[in-house]
Amino acid sequence: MLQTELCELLGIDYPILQGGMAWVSDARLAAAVSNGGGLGIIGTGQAPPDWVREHIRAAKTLTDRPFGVNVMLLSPFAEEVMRVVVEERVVVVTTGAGNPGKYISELQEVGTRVIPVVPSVALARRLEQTGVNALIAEGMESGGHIGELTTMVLVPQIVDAVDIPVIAAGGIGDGRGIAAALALGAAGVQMGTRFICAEECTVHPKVKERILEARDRDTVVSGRLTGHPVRCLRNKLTRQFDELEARQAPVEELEKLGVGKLRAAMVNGDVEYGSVMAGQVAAMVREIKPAREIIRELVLEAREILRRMGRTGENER
Ligand code: TUI
Repeated sequence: MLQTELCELLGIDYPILQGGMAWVSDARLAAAVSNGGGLGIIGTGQAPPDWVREHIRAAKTLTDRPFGVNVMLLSPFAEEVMRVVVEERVVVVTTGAGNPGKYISELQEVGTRVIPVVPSVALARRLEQTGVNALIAEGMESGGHIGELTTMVLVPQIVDAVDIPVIAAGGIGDGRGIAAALALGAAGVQMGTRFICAEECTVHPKVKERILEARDRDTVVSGRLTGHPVRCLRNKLTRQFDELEARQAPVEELEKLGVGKLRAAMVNGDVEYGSVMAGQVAAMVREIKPAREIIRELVLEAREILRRMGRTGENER
């Protein structure tokens, strides 16, 4: 009941993608998600091309299933990382934080499916024209770099505007969210924050702890003034950003404060002065378990909801 056209397009059992998360989703997490029947995605962030090649090769040894690589287009290495994913014949590439237009044909020439994240209907329309295979409509409930619209309003508008599969992202934390995304017309979902608390996720344990403790209003958006707003768990760093923004500090000062802070949190476990990027669903993540079990639970829950709703429809007829 949960199979959609996306499963066929990507060669996966369930239409669940694990969002590419810089310094968080490496080969180990991506392979575990793919082995569980979803699509694991290596998050490359600003990593150099050698790191990316190493993790692609590691993932190939850890799973026979398809997996993806996310390319963050603001990275100084974006072009070189794209060359690596072409050489390594990665099955799926997702992109974030920009327009991947100039890379699409070389990726598709080697059979790679290209799935950009889009924060607006206009960019969705433009990218459909370039022949991308699907789109990820990401709402501002997401962690990390976000657009302005919520998932609830973005997904149906993009579904109406294009004829390719649309994957909903942002604010999806459990099977109810998956059922809701399908109700909005999505062909699948992408979830990041929930998979940070997968057992196989190599992020610093303090980050997992912070997510498990998070309550409904514990994420905040910083950096709206820089043009690159980012959602993180509230901490001493986000308070420093608040202070700079309150006194309208120059953009350079805000950007300087952010340098190296994602690595500090995710790798070194500095959850006070580091950037703990996480989505609003952090408050819904309650335990650490293997990726396979997370996926199993999501699928059972979504199926049960869809079954119940289907039956209600029949009763009313
Ligand atoms: O990319 C993300 N989330 C991220 S990237 C990241 S690392 C980072 N490093 C430096 C500065 C900012 C972030 C942490 N989290 N999500 C996908 C996403 N893409 N969200 C929004 C967009 C987006 C924004 C504008 C996609 C396309 C776009 O197009 C603008 C254009 O060029 O037309």
